[in-house]
Amino acid sequence: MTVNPPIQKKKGSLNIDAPLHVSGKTTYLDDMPELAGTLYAKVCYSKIAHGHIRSIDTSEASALPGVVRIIGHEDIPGVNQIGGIIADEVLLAEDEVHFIGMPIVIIVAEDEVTAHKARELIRVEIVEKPVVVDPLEAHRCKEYLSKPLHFQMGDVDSAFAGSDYVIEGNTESGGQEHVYLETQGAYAIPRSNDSMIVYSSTQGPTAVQRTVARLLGLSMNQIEVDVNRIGGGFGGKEDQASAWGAVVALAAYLVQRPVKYILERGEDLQMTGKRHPYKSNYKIGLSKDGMIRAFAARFFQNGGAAADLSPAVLQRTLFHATNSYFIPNVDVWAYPCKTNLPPNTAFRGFGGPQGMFVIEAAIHHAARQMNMPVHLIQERNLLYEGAEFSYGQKAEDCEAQSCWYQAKERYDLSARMERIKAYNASNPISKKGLALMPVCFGISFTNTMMNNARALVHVYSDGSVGISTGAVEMGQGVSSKMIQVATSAFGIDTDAIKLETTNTTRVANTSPSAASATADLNGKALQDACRQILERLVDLLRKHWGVENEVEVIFENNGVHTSNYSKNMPWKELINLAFRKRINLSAKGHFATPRIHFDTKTSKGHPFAYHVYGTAILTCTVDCLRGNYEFDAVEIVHDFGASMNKAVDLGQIEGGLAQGIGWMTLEELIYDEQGRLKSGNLANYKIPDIYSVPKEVKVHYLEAEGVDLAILKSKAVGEPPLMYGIGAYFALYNAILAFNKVATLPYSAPMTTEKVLMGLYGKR
Ligand code: LUZ
Ligand code: MOS
Repeated sequence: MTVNPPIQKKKGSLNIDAPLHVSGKTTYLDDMPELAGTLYAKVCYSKIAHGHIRSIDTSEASALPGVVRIIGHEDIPGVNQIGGIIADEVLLAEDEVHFIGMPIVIIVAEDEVTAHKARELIRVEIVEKPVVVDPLEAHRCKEYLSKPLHFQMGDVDSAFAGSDYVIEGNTESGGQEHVYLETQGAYAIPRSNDSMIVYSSTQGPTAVQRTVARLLGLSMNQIEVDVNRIGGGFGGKEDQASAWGAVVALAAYLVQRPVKYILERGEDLQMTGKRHPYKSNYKIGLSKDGMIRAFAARFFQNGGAAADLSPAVLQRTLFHATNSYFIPNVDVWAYPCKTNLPPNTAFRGFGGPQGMFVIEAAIHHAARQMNMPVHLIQERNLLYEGAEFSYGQKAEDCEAQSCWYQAKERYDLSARMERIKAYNASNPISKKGLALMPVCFGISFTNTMMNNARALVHVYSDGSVGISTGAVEMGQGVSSKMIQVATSAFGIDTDAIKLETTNTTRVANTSPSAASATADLNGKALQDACRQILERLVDLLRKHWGVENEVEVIFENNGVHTSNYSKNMPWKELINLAFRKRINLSAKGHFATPRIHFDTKTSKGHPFAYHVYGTAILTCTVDCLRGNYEFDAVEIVHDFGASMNKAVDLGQIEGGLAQGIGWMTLEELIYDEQGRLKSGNLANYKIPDIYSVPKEVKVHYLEAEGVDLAILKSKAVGEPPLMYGIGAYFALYNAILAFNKVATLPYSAPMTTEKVLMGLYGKR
């Protein structure tokens, strides 16, 4: 991969974790030294997707030497409930099982091998019931996890009537396994007075704390959750880490010894939820010149057996149903379908990608029908300043067009298309395809209540600084950004600042690290804490120096000085002075995103602090004998605002892009009709590797000022780039059309090699 422009090697603008990562010194949950007496948990889970439990025989397992205890739902002292949004999910099965992988009992043993052996000895007799794996089947029976959702603007019926073209079709997009490098897990240590510390691999320490407290019948102040860092989350640990925290906490509480459980990869693949597969249909109306007059769609979300985060994911699908386009008449419905799969959950983009795939498919379909270039329809309908989304918010600081036109110019789109045409004309069995993919993604938790954060700052008497926030470092580089916020506030070196673990005792009531908003929310809370300490220091200095309020006091270069340089003092000396003068050198900061609101009854409001924009141009080459393909290049113009850390942000773009391309091309999650996962290991579930990523990735930083609600005007960057990957599907489709003009190819992602081959040789 090449980088354009080159990374600035400025001090403090790299990922502070990089040296640890590349030298293998980074420590994760399983690297923690274990206390003597630690036990190991394992769950015995259902091998049947739907049924009634007739009997559970644990006698043989219990007799195995080394087995300490076997725990069932009747042993739970509090409430057997782990549901996050809706209380519809038990931790341990009672009478019924609802998916393969549903925990039934917990085995606690002296070592992992014994726990594993014991699991094989447990006999569970289940009377099977009908299994539903298809969201459309659930929809036919109105089996929903929560209420269907509806967004609408304008009047689609009259707009369709007045359209020159009205095109209808169906789409399908597959699920996606998170494949965080560190699997789910937790380690609980009981303490005196019925309290407990839980080390958890979670994006949401407070969610773990709340879940454990409810399960044990304790209050939240008795449970401390601590996260040093996690080895990837991608949404999979936003809500679903809580179950494993609950398993070890329950075991530790009952046996009063430390208990640990780190899932094996196979267990993790089996038991945990993934990105929601969707089936959808669309109707799009256009005028002859390619202006989209109306768009209607119905989204059928495969939610799995319990709600988990599905209602929120579903809503974000509707928020992003028109992607980066202004469409005056919109009518979109979304259905959270209940099936017998593990509850599906958050995954980078959170339903947004599933929505965007449908509108891009509709535009592609229309372009084919109208014999018009796809990119022309895309371009004519791009969002503009002040354009209204179907949910009532208007586009502000809109960079949809600037990203698009800069991408076209900078990467010389017309010359590129000519070259592709010439290549395709002279290569009978190898074809190139190209697609543009504009992205517009809303930043904020769509649940307004969640958009808040806190931070704790201590300045120690030697001048060193300790900071704590609610942000969880999961490889995305938020630690680097938090340290940058503190360095820029205090004007001191990175080395003087220590970022503490994310801990519910130091920072309470946190929202999960999710929604791309972690750096914004926690960074702003951290700025607030720093500001309070700085104000106290400035007051002190004004008295000490006898300077007026008009003279500015500036903190930089590890010291403080007046704006006219008449007075100055090194940072350490100032802190020593403040300590002796009994100034409070600690502060708790708070931030709640202003302005945002959303009325769930009317589905109108201003839910997002701002939007992130960008455009990618993707080029691929298809081997028309084998159906194999590779991506030649992906060229992006991305709206970072004023990026505060280009190295970290570039990493998010590259990683998000690769993950998005993986979802759209390689990663095929397959469940059979009995709800059995057929792609249950990493040999038959293919994720992107160094051979499948694009040969070349160019990222251009759009010249933009940034917005005030972004931390240091540096826009959120976690999720938006994943959706560039959607262009991979359409680039491949276009290469196939270059070989076979009449290809019959349903809009069904992922575009695997097999589907490419069928497209190449299929007839209309
Ligand atoms: N999580 C969540 C998210 O709870 N609400 C959201 O809106 C969201 N968006 C993206 C990713 N995670
Ligand atoms: Mo997420 S999908 O931002 O946990």
